[in-house]
Amino acid sequence: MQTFDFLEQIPDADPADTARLIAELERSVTAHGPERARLLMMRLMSRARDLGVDLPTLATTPYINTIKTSDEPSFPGDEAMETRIRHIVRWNAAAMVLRANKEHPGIGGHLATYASAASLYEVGFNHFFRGKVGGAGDQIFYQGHAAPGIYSRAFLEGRIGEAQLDRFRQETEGPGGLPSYPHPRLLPDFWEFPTVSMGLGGIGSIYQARYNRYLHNRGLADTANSRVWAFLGDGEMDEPESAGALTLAAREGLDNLTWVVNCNLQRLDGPVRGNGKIVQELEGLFRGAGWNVIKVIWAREWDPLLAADETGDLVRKMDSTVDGEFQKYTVAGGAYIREHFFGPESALAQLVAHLSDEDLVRLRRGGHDYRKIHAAYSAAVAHKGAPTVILAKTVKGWTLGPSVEATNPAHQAKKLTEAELRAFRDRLDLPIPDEKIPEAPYYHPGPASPEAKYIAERRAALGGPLPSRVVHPSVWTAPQPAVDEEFAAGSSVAVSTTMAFAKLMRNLMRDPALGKLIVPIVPDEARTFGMDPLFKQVGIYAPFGQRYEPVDSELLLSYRESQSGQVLEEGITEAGSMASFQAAGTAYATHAVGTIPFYVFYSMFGFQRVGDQVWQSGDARVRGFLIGATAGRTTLAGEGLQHDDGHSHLIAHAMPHVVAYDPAFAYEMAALVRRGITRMYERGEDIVYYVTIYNENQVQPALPSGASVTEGIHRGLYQFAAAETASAGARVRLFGSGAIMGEVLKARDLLRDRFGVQAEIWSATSYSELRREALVVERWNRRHPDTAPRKAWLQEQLEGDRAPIVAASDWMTAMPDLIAPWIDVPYLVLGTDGFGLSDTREALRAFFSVDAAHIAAAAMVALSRNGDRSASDAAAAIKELGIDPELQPVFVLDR
Ligand SMILES: Cc1ncc(C[n+]2csc(CCOP(=O)(O)OP(=O)(O)O)c2C)c(N)n1
Ligand SMILES: [Mg+2]
Repeated sequence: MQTFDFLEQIPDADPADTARLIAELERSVTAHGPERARLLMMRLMSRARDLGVDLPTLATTPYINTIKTSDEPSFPGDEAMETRIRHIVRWNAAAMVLRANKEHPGIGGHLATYASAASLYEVGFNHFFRGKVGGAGDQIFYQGHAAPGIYSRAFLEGRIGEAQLDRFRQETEGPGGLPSYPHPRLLPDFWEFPTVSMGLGGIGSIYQARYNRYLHNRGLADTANSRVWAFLGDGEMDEPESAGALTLAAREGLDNLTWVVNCNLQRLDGPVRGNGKIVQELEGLFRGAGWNVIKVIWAREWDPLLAADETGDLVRKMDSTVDGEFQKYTVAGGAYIREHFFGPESALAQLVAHLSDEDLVRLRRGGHDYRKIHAAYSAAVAHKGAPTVILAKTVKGWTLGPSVEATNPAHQAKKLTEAELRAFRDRLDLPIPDEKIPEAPYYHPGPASPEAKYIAERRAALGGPLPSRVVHPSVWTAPQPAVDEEFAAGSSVAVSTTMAFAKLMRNLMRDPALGKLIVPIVPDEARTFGMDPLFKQVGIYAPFGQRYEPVDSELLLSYRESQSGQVLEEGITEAGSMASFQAAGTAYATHAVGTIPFYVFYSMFGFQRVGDQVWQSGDARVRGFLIGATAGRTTLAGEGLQHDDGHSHLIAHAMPHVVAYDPAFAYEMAALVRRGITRMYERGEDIVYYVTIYNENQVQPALPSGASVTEGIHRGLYQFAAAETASAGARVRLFGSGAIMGEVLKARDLLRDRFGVQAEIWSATSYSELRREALVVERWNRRHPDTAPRKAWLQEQLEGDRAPIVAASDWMTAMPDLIAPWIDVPYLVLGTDGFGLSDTREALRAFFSVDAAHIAAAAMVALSRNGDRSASDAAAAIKELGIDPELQPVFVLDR
């Protein structure tokens, strides 16, 4: 319970007047009880608002519709027609799931989600959602499990045929399959936003609305008429990503954003809040976050009852009934409702005395009432200054009959018996003959039918069909040479790849054609990466500009916020940053403007933190750069277990759309960024580049000449330096990458000076890409055993040489191991398995066995395995290099 002790600290200019008013209130409570006092207080608050008194918002309001019946606009459509259309869409949405499961038992699909949400979507499609003719239109995030309903509408619109409906969840045959959920990767001219991983659609929609404003404020696209709609489940609201960015939406005044939370009171296992009230809980959450909240709880049948409720008993009963009970009322029948909901208080029983039990069952929830939904959407789009959420109360599985409707297993229902299907057909009043029922046939009234014409006209008036994803060809100008030529020249002073990257960013943003399209995204870490000069150079995006004089205004590089600012300084939210990355990286499709996001983050807080969003970005066909800074398990000195990243490349390798690199040198990094831009923005490849950068300084070498270098950087491996002398002495090949390349180069010196061994140096920029290509080649060879085998880049580079190989990196040994199957000489890998520790770089590298001494020692062992040196030579070298062979790393877990 909130306390009001703080009031004592606020001076009261007229205590006598205050006391008089309080006495008045006390008198009311004594005379009429607390309920009346509550009403009185709310009346006073309402009047005070009218008088311009700024009062805090009530966290929750009574359990009734926010919009008064008398304030509802008249419904602009033909309600009877729209009801028929909705019936057809409902039928086919169910039919496609039933048929798929009949054909392939267990293939899955969902009936109940769309069944509860049909009216919510249909009002949108017929009256609100703007298509893409003449502009970007609206961006709609459909609830993933409602996908059958969205396909079904496209069927009625003639966009999808029966054969394609029959390919629901049967995609491997090739084009024409319908993905289970909204997957743009698999249906790229239909779906736009992947939503089915709960919560990601929610946060994605907020950052989409914000990015629409960003594009507009920066003059890159006219998004004034675009609205972002997001449909979420009430269970889905439990996800941190659903609720985590609500305040951003309010803070930035995103009145171009409307959420519809389908409050069917159920999730997968049972009620969302059996003992509570999800609508009320969400109302408090959204209001507290600064949103406009519209509750759509009761359908029109309740209007006369509420109007007749003179005592307030009905509202009190609505307020005090928990969701578990409401769910029960849906399944238990009219007599039960009369006895338990209306029965206990005689005034309530009187209120419905004129209604039969059947009438009581037909008292619908608001989310099934076209007019109430239309009124809510109208109010939402008219609301200024804040986003709106519509909390629509529905029944899960509505119209599907008693075996599904509001039952606890409703979510997983994917079958109906013939009798149930007949009853469903009768309920929907569709002319499907009994004998056809067993096959659950599709029903289409024909392209010339009034229904088909009506929806075609409605969509034409609203700007064309949805969902629809369109990629416009872009006008392309490559970055000028001035952007990156300096990196090929190398450096005279020691700089890190991170410093080089920060410089590259500044150069890119100055590029006359490309500069404005670059979108730097940072979660409060720009200073760490040396990117803070961008604050001044291009400004931080702030929708309302800078309303204060920054503390560092006297300095050359001050903190500059601006409405046209280019940097998305996200604050400490990796999830929010990833959502921005997606909005920016899909703008080539959503808004026909190919913005190029560079999301720069602490590599440890990348893939493992927001891995599901990275996966989602693949589905969304995002194009952009993920830059993992402060990378490596040992290079980031002193930070320890939760900071030292030795595995993000392994996670990146699991993401099919992520092309991952671990460059050692600035020229590699710059070449990768240029090639990445070409691939994504000129050639239109739907991929994401992941590039790790380090904070260890080194004198940067110049780009060696040769085609195998310029090509090898991108393929994943090239020879950086040949053996120093071509004498007949023993020779090894050392693979290095990232910051560990420095140790590899030192190991070369050790090997030469102490053991008379020569070493070739190879830069392994991407084990991941090497493996992927080798797998493609291997698959071809496996299928063509009688043809001369093809060779992968990796094999071409290494073949014909028996010198053993040692590979070292700041990543787990599993990284170099990715290419082991294609190496036929002794191949020893050194890596940083286990938890990170805090210590100096030197100590950490010795500990993980990736320093120069361990690399040299491993090289001697590799030579001994090849017969180029004896085993005792190798043992002696280990000793000479000061390595204790018995030392157990402390991280090794006792298994
Ligand atoms: C991240 C994630 N966790 C779990 C699931 C599995 N799942 C799919 S639907 C669902 C229940 C959804 O309930 P609700 O959000 O209320 O949607 P409704 O179908 O009731 O509208 C669950 C748990 C998922 N898709 N994503
Ligand atoms: Mg639900």
